[in-house]
Amino acid sequence: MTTLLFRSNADRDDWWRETLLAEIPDLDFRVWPDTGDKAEIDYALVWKPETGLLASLPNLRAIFSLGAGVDHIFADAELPKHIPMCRVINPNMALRMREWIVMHTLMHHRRHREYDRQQRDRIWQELLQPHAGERRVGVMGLGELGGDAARHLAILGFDTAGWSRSPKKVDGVTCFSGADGLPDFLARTEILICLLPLTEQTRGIVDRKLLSGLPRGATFINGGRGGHVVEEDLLAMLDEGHVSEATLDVFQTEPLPEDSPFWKHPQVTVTPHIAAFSDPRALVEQVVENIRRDQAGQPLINRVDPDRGY
Ligand code: NDP
Ligand code: OXD
Repeated sequence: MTTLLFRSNADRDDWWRETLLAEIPDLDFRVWPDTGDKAEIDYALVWKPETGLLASLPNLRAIFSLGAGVDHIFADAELPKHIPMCRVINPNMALRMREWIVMHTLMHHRRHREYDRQQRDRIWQELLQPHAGERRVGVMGLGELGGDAARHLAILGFDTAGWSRSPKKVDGVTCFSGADGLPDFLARTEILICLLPLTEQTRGIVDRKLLSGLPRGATFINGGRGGHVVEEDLLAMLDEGHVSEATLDVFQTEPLPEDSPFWKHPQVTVTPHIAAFSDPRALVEQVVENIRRDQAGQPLINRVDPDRGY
């Protein structure tokens, strides 16, 4: 008998139970907090697990993240880091993120927020703009999602650059890496996109210093994590006009508090952490594959590096 503990925020326990049991009929599917005998639990499939929950499972064989990001698991100070951890990687998620990034990049590029204002004021006026080839877009994070988004922005004709921890090659994209590559990457970027994972190294990375490295009037799109942004710095840079517009899907506190200045800021677009939804059907496939692999003594797919934190 294989036992899996499920801990999620969504209200779909029954769907998960049925779908996983259809694939692994003898699965003992337990939903947190009804853990039963913790020593029987082999796998944990989790989103934002409580501090100490994973450490309390003595025979845990693998941790599966319900998302692409794993910062919600590393946030647990008692996390048993020696247990293999796997995250979501699939083309469906990359496609959804690509749609969101491309849509908001085009909205910035085509000055859509200003046309919206003009429409409300019944103003019929063309606004000048460069063509995509003259628009310099920069993607921070060239992994599964950022690499895909950068490639597709380049296909649309944008003058696209990317920045990552280690050197990368992405078709059509000028690649920068490491702390040394950051100033040149920022200096050429008019639309900055963040698709980094949240780690000790990237927390608070989008602060006044980083934003000051962008040309005046640049715009910012965050599809990564709210923890990447020092929100007071971004608000100040927006008010000073150094950053002319921002689209934010993720925030330091979610749901975004009612009194957050972002809600009503004239230069800010807010979306409620929906940039790329993890399609549960694709997720089930990966979890089932990993359980089968583990049971057969084969290496797991989509492993997270516990030292890098992503
Ligand atoms: P990956 O792990 O595939 O890619 C991460 C990229 O970031 C890599 O290119 C990596 O560099 C780079 N990176 C990591 N640390 C640093 C650093 N210190 N300096 C410079 N570059 C760094 O992640 P994904 O693309 O799959 O996902 C990215 C993030 O997107 C997730 O962690 C999650 O937070 C967020 N996300 C948001 C969603 C939403 O709905 N808003 C949905 C899904 C994910 P290198 O290539 O050298 O390793
Ligand atoms: C994820 C997310 O990490 O939805 O998958 O944010």
